[in-house]
Order: sequence, then structure tokens, then C-alpha cells
Amino acid sequence: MFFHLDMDCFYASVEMREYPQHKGKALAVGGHSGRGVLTTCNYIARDFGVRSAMPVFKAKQICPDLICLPVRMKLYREESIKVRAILEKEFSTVEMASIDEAYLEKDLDPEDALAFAVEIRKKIYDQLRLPCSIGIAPNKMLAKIGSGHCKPDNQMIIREEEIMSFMKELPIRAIPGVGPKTQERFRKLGVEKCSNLWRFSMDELNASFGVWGAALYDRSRGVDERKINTSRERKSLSVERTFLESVESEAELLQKVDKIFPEFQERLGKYLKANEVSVQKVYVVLKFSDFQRTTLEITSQQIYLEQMKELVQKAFQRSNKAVRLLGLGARFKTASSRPRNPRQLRLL
Ligand code: TTP
Ligand code: MG
Repeated sequence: MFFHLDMDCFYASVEMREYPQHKGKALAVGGHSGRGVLTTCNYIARDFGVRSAMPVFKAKQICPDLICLPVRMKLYREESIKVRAILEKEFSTVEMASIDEAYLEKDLDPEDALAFAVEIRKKIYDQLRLPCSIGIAPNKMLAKIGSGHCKPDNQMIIREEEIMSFMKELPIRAIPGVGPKTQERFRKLGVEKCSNLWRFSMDELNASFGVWGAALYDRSRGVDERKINTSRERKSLSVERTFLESVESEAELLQKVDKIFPEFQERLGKYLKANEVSVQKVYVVLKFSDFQRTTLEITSQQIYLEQMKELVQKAFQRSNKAVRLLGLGARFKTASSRPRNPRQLRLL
């Protein structure tokens, strides 16, 4: 069985633990000034309609008593490492998919898997005082949908024989990777639920969505063949900055690139010296104040400032919105991305 564990309102839960005096109150993290946006908020605040990416002033309008605390990334990273350590004791396969979520696998029948999830959640709560939710299913996608479905502080299982009836009514936006744009394209075609997608052939989806089409064909039927990725081999390295106040102009954003680039260059240089990898691609990531994100990458073995600036400029011009996060990154050609046995391949 596959398990997907996701911490409940992660940054907000850590802060609630650190400040017990705020227990029972609406609390959010982020939004340092009136111009800022919230990173996340607890479930009490969500009952008022407060959401992540919401501007602070708007959140305060709908929830006047909202407590807004600054983001403390270092603390959340430490907690994430502790969660991972607990999971590594209990599962031999652990893939941390982000700071607060993990894919796990264990060979258990459904009833035992459910009992095991209860036990894991209790362990994490007892040791860290942090709540989480777990989805259990025959594959990664369904497990992830499950954890989202049962949140907060809960677990659920989707059994093999329940997959089709579960998928039938599921809105397509519940498929991980289906964002507002894909959703809108489908809405125009009258597709709202996964079962509405079943009438398209794999070829039709491929023609409209490229490689993503084949995945959509499978995912809408609850099929997901992906394995858990436990590899610790780095596939990329990036340096990211979240700005306290969003950056609104292109000129200002390019100055930020000047500032971040030396750190990126230094960390990359160190990594390349210490590891047997070479740069294959460079990329930039921008996250806008409405939490939309865009990435732009090109094939290049060289890293230089002007090239990064050009990428950032192009990415910014895609939407010209205020930027709250900027990342500069490189992807590597690693041992596992090269042919295993090049000599034999040449012979063939
Ligand atoms: P999520 O798991 O998406 O959100 P959450 O843990 O706050 O709430 P939920 O109970 O619904 O899982 O993200 C984990 C953390 O990542 C979250 O606490 C704050 C941070 N985060 C961002 O920095 N940017 C984002 O766009 C989102 C969605 C979250
Ligand atoms: Mg979470």
C-alpha cells in the first residue's frame, strides 16, 4: 500500500505549538506588512474564509481578530527533518515530496494499513505535538488525494475495489497537476468530473496536452504507475529568496538577480567540486503574489549572470505581476541519468 502523509496547516501548527497562548484563535503565518500575503493559516482562520496567498488586509477584513506571525523557515525545516526521522524508522521507503509531505510504502493489507496510519499519526503527535493526515491507496496519486480529502487530523483509505466509484465523481481539479488553466480548458469542453474525461482517447488527449495527455488519461481512471523516489541523489540545486515585500518592477527584480547570483554561483561551484555531476540545464523560478508560479529553463552547461537575467526577464514578462519569490537553479546530468553501460550501448 502507498501512504501519503501531509502535515496539517504546517507552519501555522508549528507556531501554535510555540505559542500555546494562541490556542483556539485564528492564526496565520506570513504577510509581514499590509502589502504582504499569507503563507498559510490554521483551520479556525479557514472557517472564516482565510486562505494562503490571501493579502493580509483582506484576511483582516473577513477575520478581524486574525493573529499574523512572521515566517520562520529555519524552524519549519528543523521540524520537517524530525518528521522525516520518525518516518524513516517506520518505513523503509520514504520520499519527502516537500517540506511537509511524504510518500511512503509498506506491504500491508488495507485493515492493517489503516491501523498503522493511526499509529504513525499518534507517534508524530506525541513526539512533536504536530497534527497530520494520511491517505492510503494502491498508488501515489490516490494516496495524495486521500490525505487532502480527509484533512485535518485524520486518515482515510481508498481500496482497490473503490477506485472507479471514487474517481467517477471526483472533480478534475483534484488530480495533482491540474491547475486553473487546464481546468478552464476542460470546463469549456464540459469536463468537470474525472468521468467526463473518459470519453477522450489517449491520442486525443496527447494531441491537446502533449505528454501530460497520457498522464491525464491514466490519472482520470485512478491509474498511477509512479514509484516512490527515495533517491538522495540531487537532480538540481537552486537558491531561492522570498521577499518580505513583493517586487513589482522588472528593473528591481533584475537587481535581486545581481544580489542572489553570487550565492548561487558559490553553492553550485562547491557542489560540482564535491560531486561527479555536470550542469545540463539552468532555470529560474518566479512565484507571484497570487501564488501562481512559473519556471523557465534552457539547456546550457555554462552559468553566467547575463543569461540568468535574461531568463528572469522573460519569465517576468509572461505575466508582469508582483514577484514574491525568485529562484535561480541548475539541473544536473547525474550518474543515473547517463546510460548505465555506455560501452555496450556503443557496440549495439
Ligand atoms: P500545504 O501542505 O499545501 O499547506 P498546509 O500544510 O499549510 O495546510 P494543509 O493542512 O492544507 O496541508 O503546504 C505546506 C506548507 O508550505 C504551508 O504550511 C506553508 C507553505 N506554503 C508555501 O510556502 N507556499 C504555498 O503556496 C503553499 C500552498 C504553502
Ligand atoms: Mg500540509
